[in-house]
Formats: sequence, structure tokens, C-alpha cells
Amino acid sequence: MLRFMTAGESHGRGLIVVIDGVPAGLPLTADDISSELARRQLGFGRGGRMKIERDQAQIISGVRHGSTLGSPISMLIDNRDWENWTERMSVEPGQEVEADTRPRPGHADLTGLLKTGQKDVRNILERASARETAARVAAGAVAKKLLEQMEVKIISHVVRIGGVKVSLDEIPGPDDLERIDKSAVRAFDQASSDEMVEEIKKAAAEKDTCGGVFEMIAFGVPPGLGSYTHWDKRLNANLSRAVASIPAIKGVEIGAGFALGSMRGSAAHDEIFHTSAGGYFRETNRAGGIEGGMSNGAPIIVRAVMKPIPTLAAGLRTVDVETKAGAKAMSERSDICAVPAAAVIGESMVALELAKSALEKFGGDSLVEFSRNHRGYLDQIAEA
Ligand code: EPS
Repeated sequence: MLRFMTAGESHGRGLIVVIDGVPAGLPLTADDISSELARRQLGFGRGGRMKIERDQAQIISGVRHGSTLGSPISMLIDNRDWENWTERMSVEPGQEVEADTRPRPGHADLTGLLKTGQKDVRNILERASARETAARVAAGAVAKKLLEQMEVKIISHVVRIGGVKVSLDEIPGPDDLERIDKSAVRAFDQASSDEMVEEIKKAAAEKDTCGGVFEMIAFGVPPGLGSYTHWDKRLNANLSRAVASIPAIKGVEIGAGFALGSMRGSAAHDEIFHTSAGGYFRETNRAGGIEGGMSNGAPIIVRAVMKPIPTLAAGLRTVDVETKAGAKAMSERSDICAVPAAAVIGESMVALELAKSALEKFGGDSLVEFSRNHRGYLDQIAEA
């Protein structure tokens, strides 16, 4: 089974990820990982931290001569900023540092303190920080390499920032990622991209932050990943959980999502057709590529909403946990808007979930076995 775990604090020495269940024989280099990490750093509206970091993954185990061994793959991403935090984040005792006692509304700060019986907000925020998602993107890059073998391609794009929504008349295809990555906010439509930049500038000028909506599309997924037989095998549920686990995500939709609630059945479902040359197909994709908890062969479309970043330069009203007096929430360097980056993280989470389902279906000891079973299954479907 494909699984992964991350470790690391935002301003500690670095981030670690261990990914287990990757078949032997998959080509993999540190460059495959680093190119994805660089994409996570993109986007207008990021804070000063992204100017410090040049995220690079060192592969520590599980790969030999550019090919996976089938053993756990572990990777280390250094925090360049660590050198500015050695005292405040010292592992060894003996450093006296002032505690942050003014939790930020919307962040893990207050409930984290109550839950763990601690007094310094920093002990919570260091791990709750979205910095951790760099480790997820490293794991996601490995999943993408496996999906590449099946000719599955995952893209993402930003569809809303604050009050600015893209027109979805033209939907991106599998080859549009480069164009999307070139947009300052990773939007497919240039006119909307410029408006979104203005929206972020406005929020920054008002010492505020803004959120938005982003969409992941997975092309080339064969029908039959996931299952209708058990709640925890349903692909829609597992994709939703994976995407909802990204910090600041408050909602996930598949396909037409919430809009389906106001449609009649006759308008909501994707009717089925067949040609002898192309097999089964649908002319619409309101299901977002998933029916009955399984991929149906159409592009898988997952959309998510990200709330505005809770670290505001102006500081929201809070309570000092030491004195219990009203206070302004702590404020430190942060992002104004991280929706473009969240979309890249969304790609990674979708990739990890699809790779997990694909390995369950096709077997995961070696790439040879995996690819043989995948090809055999495609032949079986073509004849069905
Ligand atoms: C992030 C690193 C963080 C923040 C951001 C994401 O760096 P720092 O706190 O040093 O500025 O920029 O974290 C948050 C938005 C958050 O709420 O914690 C990163 O690497 O993505």
C-alpha cells in the first residue's frame, strides 16, 4: 500500500518525508522532485519566505542509480531560513526565548495550545504551518512519476481569487500546464490572471489576505480505480479527504459538485454512448470522472476552496493566553495569498491518491508487474 509521512517544523532544520510502497524499477532523480518543489513556490502574493527558500530534495534512501528499489524512499528538504532561527528553534535546551501568547483567529494556535497543554503559540504554529506541504509535494512528485508510466497527467489551475472568478468557457487540457505556470497566479485565462493580481495587491494594501478556489484535472485515468464496494475504497471520498487535508481548505467538490443539487436528474447525469472504434464515451462530464466511487475514464475534476490566510499584518482581535486580556493577534511575515501554491499541492495530493488506487488495482512490487497489469487491463476493457 502506498503511504507517506512527513516530519519537520517550519523554521526547524528541514522537512523529511518517507514514502513507502513505491514499486521497484521506477526511474527517479532528485531533479524530478525539485522541479515540482519549485512550482510550489510560484504565485503572486507569497511572502518573504519564498525569496529565502530554493526548495531542493535530497534523496536519502530507496533509490539506486536513478531507479527505485522498492524500499522506503526518504527525502530531506533543508529549510534555508533555519540559520536565522537556530536560537529560537534550538533542539537543545538552554535558550531563553520570549513566548508568543497571542493566538491568531483561523489558525491552529489556540486550540493547539489547549489540546497540548502548552503556553507558547510557536510550539503549535511551527508544525501547523503550510511549510509542511513542501514535503507533500516531494511525495507527490514520486506519485506523478508512477502515474506518468500509465500516461496519466494531472494539472491544476486557479479559478477564483477573492471576488475575481475566471470564465470557465475554455477549460485547460493536459498540455496547458506550462501556460498556467507562466501566469502570475496560475490562472488559465490571462485577463482573469491580471484581475486576480490586482485583487491581491488591493488586499495587501489594506493589510489583509485573500483566498480562492482551485481545480485539479487528472487526464488518462482508466475506468475502475476505487470501488463501489466499501466506504473507504470510494475514490471520490479518498480524493476529497486528501485535498481537504491541505491547510486552509474548507470545501471540496467533484465535477459539477454543489451545482448538482439544483439540477434535475435528466440534466445532471452524463449519458453513455458507444462507437466500435472508440468504445464507451460520454459527451459531458458533470460527474467529474467519478461514478459509484470509481473513476469512469473521463477526466477527474476536483475543486477546492481555500480560506484567506489567517496571519494578517493588521492583526485580528484575540486574547493573550498569558494575561487573558484582549489583544491584537500575533503577526509575522506570511503570505497575502497562497492559492496558486495550494493548487500545486492539490495536484500532489490527487497524484498520491490516484497512485495508491492504481497500485491497489495493478500490483506494486515492480514497475514491470504494474505496467504489464495496466496494459492487460486496458486490452480487457477495449474488448468489453
Ligand atoms: C510557507 C512558509 C511559511 C509561510 C506560509 C507557507 O513561511 P514563514 O512563516 O517563515 O513566512 O510563508 O505558511 C502559512 C501560510 C501559514 O499559515 O503557516 C511555505 O513554505 O509554503
